[in-house]
Order: sequence, then C-alpha cells, then structure tokens
Amino acid sequence: MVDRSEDERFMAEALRFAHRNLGATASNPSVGCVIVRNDGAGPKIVGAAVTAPGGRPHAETGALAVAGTLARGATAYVTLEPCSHHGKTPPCADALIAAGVARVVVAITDPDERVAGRGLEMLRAAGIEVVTGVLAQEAERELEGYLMRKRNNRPYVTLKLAVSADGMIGIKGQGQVRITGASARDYVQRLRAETDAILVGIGTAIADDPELTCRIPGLENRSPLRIVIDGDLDLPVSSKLAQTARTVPVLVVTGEEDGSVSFDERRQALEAAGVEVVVCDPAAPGDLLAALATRGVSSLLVEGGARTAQRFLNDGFVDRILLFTGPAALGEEGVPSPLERNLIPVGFVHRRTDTFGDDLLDTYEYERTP
Ligand code: AOF
Ligand code: ZN
Repeated sequence: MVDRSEDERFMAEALRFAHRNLGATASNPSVGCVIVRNDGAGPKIVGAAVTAPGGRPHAETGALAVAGTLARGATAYVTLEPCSHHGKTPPCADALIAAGVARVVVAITDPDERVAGRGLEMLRAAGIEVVTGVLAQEAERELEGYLMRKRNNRPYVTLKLAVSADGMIGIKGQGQVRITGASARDYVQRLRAETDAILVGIGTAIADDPELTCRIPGLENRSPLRIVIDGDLDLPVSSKLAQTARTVPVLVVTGEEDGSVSFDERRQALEAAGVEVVVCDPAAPGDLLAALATRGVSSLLVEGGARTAQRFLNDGFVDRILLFTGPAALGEEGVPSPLERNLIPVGFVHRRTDTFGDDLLDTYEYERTP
C-alpha cells in the first residue's frame, strides 16, 4: 500500500514537468508523466516527460521511452487521464499496458469526448491498479486553459494591465510609456511563453508598436499567436507586428469587409506581409473566443488597451486579472485605466499580491458560482 503523501509528492513532480511546455503544445494540453519504481530501497524516478511542443508525442510515450524495461511493475503518475483514442499515435493507455506498468495514478479525467473515462477503463480492464484525484485541484489549475476550452468552447482569458500610481495606463498621444520596471516586464514575457495567444486592440498596436513576442533567452521560440482587434484594418504594414508576421504568426480580426477599394488594398498588403486577416465581429469577444477555441487556442492573454480590456470585462470573458501597479504618477494627460487596485469589478476575488522591484502585482480571479 502506497501512502497518499508519496503519491502527492510524485504527482507534484509530474505537474512540474507539465508546466514546462505550457503554451507550447496547442491544441493539446501540456501533460506531465513520471514513472516511479520501488525495488525495496525506496521509490525512484526512472522516467519522466512532458507533452512535446506541438502536442505530440504525448507525455506517457516520452516517459516510457526513458524508463524502457524499468517501467515493468512501476507506477506511472500522469496529470491527465491517459488517452484512449487513436490520434496521430496509438492510445497512451495501450502503451502503459504494453509496458507492464502495475499502477497508474491520475490527477484528473480527460474531458475530451474521445477519452472521458475510457482511458481509465482500459487500464483497469488490463488489471492495472488505477488511482484518481491525486492533486486534482492543482491539476485543474495547471490545465485551466485546456479545461476551459473543452468545457466552454473558449480559451481561459487573462487580462494584464499595468497602471500608474494615479490609475493611468498611458499618456495620450505618446507611444509606450514606462509604468513598470524591468523585472515586471521580464515576468510578462515569461507569461507570454506560457500562453497560446496574446491580444491587443488596434489603438495599442498603433500607439505602442509592440512586438508582443517572448524575448527571454532560450524561450524565443515560445512566442504566442499574436492577435490584433482591428475593425477598420488600420494596422500599418510597417508595424513591428506585421514586419515579424512571417516568424511569429499574426492574426488581425476585422469586421465585415466594407467592399471599398482601400479596405481590399489594406487587406492584400497585410496578407502579403504574412498577416492572416479574419472577419469576425470585433465588438463581440464571444465570437472571437469561440473561433480561437476551434483553432485550438486554450489560453489568451489580453494586454490592452483600455477599450479592449473594457469590452472583455463587460462581456464577462475575463477569468483572471493581473494588475501591475507602478510607483510613479502619469498626471493630467494620462489615459485612465478601466481598473485599479481599489476598483475591481464585482465577482473577482483577490488571490495574492507579489512585488517586482518597485511594482506590485495583484492577482484576481473570477469566482463562478457553481
Ligand atoms: C495524453 N497524454 O500528453 C496529452 C494528451 O491530437 P492528438 O491525437 O494528440 O489528441 C489530442 C488529445 O489527446 C487531447 O484532446 C487530449 O484528450 C489528449 N492529450 N493525452 O494521454 C498527453 N497531451
Ligand atoms: Zn496520449
């Protein structure tokens, strides 16, 4: 009999593995798998893996490959129920059975309609001991994007705003204004690496000319899909976004084509630069979110500006708010933020405050009533 704390310890390790490829496996979830055997001298990890970038191979395949014959009689810890379907590779449940694993510990079941408990059934039918629900809450959190997409057909939405001490997000008519310091900005780049897509409104795209990529050394290839809400197709072809579209994809969301020559010309110019233009009501975040879910986007980071943030908030599509507050005031010419520390919409619960140099980061989560 294995005690619960040992199971939790190795599931925590599997969750750490899962976290490594968060934001890099769309449309697949990033799953962690750790294989442990105990030959009498205490438990020992003999194989571990995370879902590969792009979603294949799955975590179990990777971990079993490392363990080799040592998997026979071992325990596999997996953050999500092993799959039972024939996708691009055979089911992970079959791979675990074939490897002779004796026990499988799972955090949560897979809501994918092709799996949904069948993976666990296959394992049990093969005589494997199956335990579920170990660190389930932690796994729900780690897989929040995937679960949101499967359950509600939309990505998990995080709104990130950086606000000055006097509640402003920028200065009218000025480009990028420094509100937070270097360590907060580094942290935001890390978040970009962990998210499938990032979104800004055209106002921010023009005023800031941002790149919206992850530039952390070693994580440069982890930039998310970049999305601009741009009803009139005003994104300049000379913008950093359009200019880098061939390296990191850019999606421009625009309204109904108005049939004008200039609209068509702008569209063609953007497309020639490698930007993808999609027609979807820019004032209806719900339609866009459903379209993104269909493309396999499980997590979306909304980075502003004020109007875009307000639209997502008004329509009830924000799941988490990350509010950075910088120490300086911007004054009279500032653009007011839709949120401040003491001005958070009803329904959001404050989770924590972190410090980044002189900046504060407050995290709020929307608490849905079950
Ligand atoms: C696992 N282990 O590491 C992952 C799983 O498109 P496919 O064929 O790769 O299948 C995608 C589905 O596989 C996805 O919706 C989810 O059910 C499962 N992901 N399963 O056993 C893994 N990433
Ligand atoms: Zn699988």
